[in-house]
Amino acid sequence: MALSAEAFTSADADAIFASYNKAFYFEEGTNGYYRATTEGGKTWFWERAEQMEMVLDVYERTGDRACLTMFSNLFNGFITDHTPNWSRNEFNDDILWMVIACARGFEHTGNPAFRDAARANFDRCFARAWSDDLGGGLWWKTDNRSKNACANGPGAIAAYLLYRILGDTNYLDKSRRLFEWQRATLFDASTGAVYDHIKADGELDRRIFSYNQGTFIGAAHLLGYTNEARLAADYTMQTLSRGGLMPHYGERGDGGGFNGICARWLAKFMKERKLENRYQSWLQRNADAAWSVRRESDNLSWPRWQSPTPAGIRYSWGCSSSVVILQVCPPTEGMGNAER
Ligand code: 7K2
Repeated sequence: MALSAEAFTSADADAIFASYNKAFYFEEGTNGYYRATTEGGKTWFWERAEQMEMVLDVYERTGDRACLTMFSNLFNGFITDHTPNWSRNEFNDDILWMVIACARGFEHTGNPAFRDAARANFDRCFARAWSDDLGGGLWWKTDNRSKNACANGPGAIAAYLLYRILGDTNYLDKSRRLFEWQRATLFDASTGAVYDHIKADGELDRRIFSYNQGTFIGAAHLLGYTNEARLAADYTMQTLSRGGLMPHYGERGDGGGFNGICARWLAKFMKERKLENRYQSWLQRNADAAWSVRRESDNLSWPRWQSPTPAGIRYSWGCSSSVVILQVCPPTEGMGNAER
């Protein structure tokens, strides 16, 4: 690695979130929003959902209830802009990311508005997106031209979380069907790679993105397919990464937040299955790099962890991966840095 990274601490994890909010968060009454860039605007649908997940990642690390107020305000802002029925959005994946955010929000607050929004929008999305073509699975968009990992991985997670909060085994069944379809169709069990999508004519698009690895790992872990989760996590660490770092996606497009999503589910799998020996030093290497490339002026850190964050306009979605990985990865403090 070109830069020598410093080991981040939990104080740094606090600081990067506070700095991110200073740069991007604003409220109008009880509506909360993230600006799209340091200059203004608002983030779009699924990025908003994922920024709400980021706030919950902070809550899960700190227990700071101010995060729950922020989450609630971001939910209010989202509903103000997108109404309670999200079907106008043609992207099924977008809806499912927001279902995940709301289901997680309900688990931490018990606020029935989050649960009801998650359930109603999942149900509408599943009804329009599932089909038996290609053996099952969800279409990515309402034009029904491809079935993508970014809809089916989040769909399996969303259904599992609904099962957990509602106790309704119909959702568990849907979660399993989605995961098993994805495993059979988009997963290469000989390598652990998760391919991006399959087109309606059956042609596979073999691009491999870290966020698809992440949600596949998350769904596999929740459902108890630990062998598949491990294969996909190993692939992410050993083959998808370069020089030990997760892929260097551009900060302006969808890719800016991919590594945060990847880190979230991989870290959850690692912690809940006690696989620290296998993954933790690699995750820490990424988190240390993310912290080390921040710019001193405002602590913003872009998603290209091999080089310093430049001066000038920054994108909140692109800066979210660094915030997330510092929340979900345990810091090395107290572990003896020399041993890493
Ligand atoms: O092709 C899909 C997906 O399979 C692929 O992984 C990514 C790579 O690109 C698109 S997904 C991008 C869209 C997601 N939903 C809403 C849109 O706002 C967004 O462009 O980047």
